[in-house]
Amino acid sequence: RGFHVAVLGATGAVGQQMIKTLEQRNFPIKKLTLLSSARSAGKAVKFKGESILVQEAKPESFEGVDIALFSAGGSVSKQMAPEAVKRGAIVVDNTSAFRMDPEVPLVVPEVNEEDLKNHNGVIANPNCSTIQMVVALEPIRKEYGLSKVIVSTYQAVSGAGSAAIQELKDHTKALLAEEPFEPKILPVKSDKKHYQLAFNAVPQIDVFTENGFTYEEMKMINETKKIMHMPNLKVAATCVRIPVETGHSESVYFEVEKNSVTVSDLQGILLQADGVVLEDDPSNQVYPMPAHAVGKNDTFVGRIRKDLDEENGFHMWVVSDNLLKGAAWNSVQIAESLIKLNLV
Ligand code: 11C
Repeated sequence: RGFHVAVLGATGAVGQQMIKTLEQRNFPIKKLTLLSSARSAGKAVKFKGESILVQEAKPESFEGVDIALFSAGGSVSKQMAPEAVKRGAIVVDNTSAFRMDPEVPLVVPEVNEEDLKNHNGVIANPNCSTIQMVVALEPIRKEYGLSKVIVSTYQAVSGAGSAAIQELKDHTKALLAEEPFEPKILPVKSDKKHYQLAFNAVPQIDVFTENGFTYEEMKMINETKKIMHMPNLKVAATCVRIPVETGHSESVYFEVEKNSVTVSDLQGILLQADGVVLEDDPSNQVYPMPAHAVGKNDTFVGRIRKDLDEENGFHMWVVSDNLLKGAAWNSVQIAESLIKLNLV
């Protein structure tokens, strides 16, 4: 049995990883349709040794499609998702367009796969920095409860897309050559000012909201509550862009509900958890790093410590490939879950 799969945004940083992941997973595909904006249409992309031409996405492109993986920006998703669903496709959307819609499941399979059963044609893939955090927190919540989360992120530039990766590289080269360079894309292309990311850390990802948090921070806050079914969980986030190409890192402080939990209790739980690799051996300098996580589907957790003042407080360091578990792999994993649960 095979499915007609479409990838919208096929030439982008995430789209490319979606195509690779479908190939690596040997996803049951009978036909693969690759779609993009008019600007990128006409390019050829390799899939299982064959060259597939990328076509301009139009409503009719979704005729006969069973599963459509979207990663072409929120406005394209808003326009195209209803067209795809009308034609019988299930859309797994990697943008923020539908994430907080109460009718749309927001899914990380290790955490809330069952929510897929309530879908109405669209399933939202969460923000990358949210995904890796909930993969690490959910096994802890299940065993010990969870009352509070404070996260600071160290996010890679590939989260901002291919053009941002290029800007970081070009700017780094220009600085090393002591040549002038004017940033135009980072931190947010559409915002008023642009700053250097090379040899820098920028505490702005996405634009600011009225409460002083950025949208990226609000995504981490709101999406975590929705995915974990914990509307009253206390969550705060500070999101920072650093000059790493791929692999988001997070310093996560959390408080559990049960008393007398130890670091080795948490290590034991995370050792067994789906999608998690424990890398926590400080005496041998073993801890997660983005350079080691790139290209892998897992979420890596280490540096687990008990807070020195707060009885039920702990700290951990969480790293994952933002283009894979944060985007392409989580989307393909959702599609695999849909098949497993007979929902396609
Ligand atoms: C970043 N997390 O690293 C963002 C990218 O809502 O899907 C993903 C934006 C989103 O810049």
